[in-house]
Amino acid sequence: MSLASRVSLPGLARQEITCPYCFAEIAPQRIPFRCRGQVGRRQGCAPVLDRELAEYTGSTAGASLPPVFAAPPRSGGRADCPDCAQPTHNRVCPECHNPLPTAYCDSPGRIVALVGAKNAGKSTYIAVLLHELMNRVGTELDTSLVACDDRTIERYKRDFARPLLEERRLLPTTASAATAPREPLVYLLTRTRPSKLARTPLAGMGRAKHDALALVLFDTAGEDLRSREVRDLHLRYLEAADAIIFLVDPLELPGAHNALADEAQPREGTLGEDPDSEPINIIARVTEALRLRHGLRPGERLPVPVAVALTKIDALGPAVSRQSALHRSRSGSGVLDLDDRSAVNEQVRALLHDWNAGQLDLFLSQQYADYALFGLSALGSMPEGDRVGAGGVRPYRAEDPLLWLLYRFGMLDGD
Ligand SMILES: Nc1nc2c(ncn2[C@@H]2O[C@H](COP(=O)(O)OP(=O)(O)O)[C@@H](O)[C@H]2O)c(=O)[nH]1
Ligand SMILES: [Mg+2]
Ligand SMILES: [Zn+2]
Ligand SMILES: [Zn+2]
Repeated sequence: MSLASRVSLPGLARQEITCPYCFAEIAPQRIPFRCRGQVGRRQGCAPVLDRELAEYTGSTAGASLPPVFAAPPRSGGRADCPDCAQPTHNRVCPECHNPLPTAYCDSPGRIVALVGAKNAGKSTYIAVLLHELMNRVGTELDTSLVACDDRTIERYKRDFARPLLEERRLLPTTASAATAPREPLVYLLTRTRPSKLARTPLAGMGRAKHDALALVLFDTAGEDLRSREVRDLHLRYLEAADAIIFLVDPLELPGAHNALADEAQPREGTLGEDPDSEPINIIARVTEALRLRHGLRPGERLPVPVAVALTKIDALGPAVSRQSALHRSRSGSGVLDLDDRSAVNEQVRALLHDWNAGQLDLFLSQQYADYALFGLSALGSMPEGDRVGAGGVRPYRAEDPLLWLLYRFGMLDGD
C-alpha cells in the first residue's frame, strides 16, 4: 500500500503495520511471537542464534534469544509456544525479528523521522529531546517513552546521554552512515487519556484512548542520501514516515549573519561551500524522493506533516529576542497553545524572509499540504570550545515540533 493512501485516511486503523526497524509492511495477523524462554522457575525454550536478527544488526552479539514462532494470536494478543507451551505476548517483525511492542501492533503506530544536514544539530537534538520526553515533558503530557529494544537503550546512554548530559561534552560529528550503525534508535511514545467520547455521559466510564507514536531516529546526515547503500535504507525510512522533522541550522543561512549574537559569529557557516549541505538542498532532495515514491503529479502536494525547526536559536542576538514569540516560554499546560503556535510560526516565517531564505518557506508551501515552522535550542546557550556552556544543557522549546505532531495526530488537544 502506498504511503499516500495510508495518510489520506486519518483516524482509520491501517491494514498494515510498518516495522520501525526495517520498514517492512506487515499484515497484523502475520506478526510472529518470540517465546519468553525460561522465566523464574518455569522452564522455557533455550536461547538459539536468531539469524534474522544477527543479519539485521550485523553481529551475533545479543542475537541468542528464545525462538520465534508463527501462531494466530489468542485473546489478549498472546500465543502459546509450540515447543514449551508457555504463553507469550512478545511479538517480532517477521523480516528482521526486532521486537514490535504490543501498543505499536494494536494502535496505528506513527513513524516520525528526523532529517538535517551535517552539523544541523541532529545528534544534540536527539539527546536532549529524548531526555525531555523521559522527564519534564513526559510528566507534563502524561506520556511514557520506552525504548523498543536493548540496543537502543545502550546506544542512547553511551553515545548521547552520557557524553552530552553527564560529561557536558559536545557530541562528536556523526560518522558517515556507511560505517556507523545503520540501525535507528526506536522508541514508543504512548499517551493514555480520556477520549472525547469517553467524557460524554453516554459513553462508558473509565474508557481511555491509548495512542502510540514510534520515534525512529537515524542519526545520519542528509548528505548521506548521496551514497547509494545508505540511500536505499533512508528512502524506505522516509517513505514509511508519517511525519518528518527537518532541522535547519540558522548559522548556515547566509542572510542570518546580522541576526547572530556576537559570540555566535565565529561558529557560523562551518560547512563552507558544499551546496549539497545547504538546508534547502537537503530538504529539496528528500522532497524529490518522497514525491517519486508517492507518485505525485506536478502541483500535487505531499500529505505528510512536516515540522521545520531552526535549531540553535540561542545563537540569535538581542535584535531577534526583543518582543519575540520565540523567546516567550511555553505555558506547559499539557495542551498545544494554538495562539502561541501561530505566533511562533509567523515569527520564524518572518525571520526566514528577513534572511533572504524566503524561498525555503515558498518551497515548503508548494510541496507540503501541512507544514509548520519552529525555533528551538537543544543546548540553550553557545558551547564553549568542545564543551557545553557553563550553565549546562538548558533546552528551550525542544519539544515544540513533537507537540505539534501529537496534536496533528489527535493525541494532544489544542487550546
Ligand atoms: N548554540 C548552539 N549550538 C548548538 C546547539 N546544538 C548543537 N550545536 C552546535 O552544533 C554542533 C553540531 O551539532 P550536532 O548535534 O553534532 O549536529 P549533527 O551533525 O546534525 O548531528 C555542535 O557541536 C554544537 O557546536 C544548540 O542548541 N545551540
Ligand atoms: Mg550527528
Ligand atoms: Zn523489521
Ligand atoms: Zn518456547
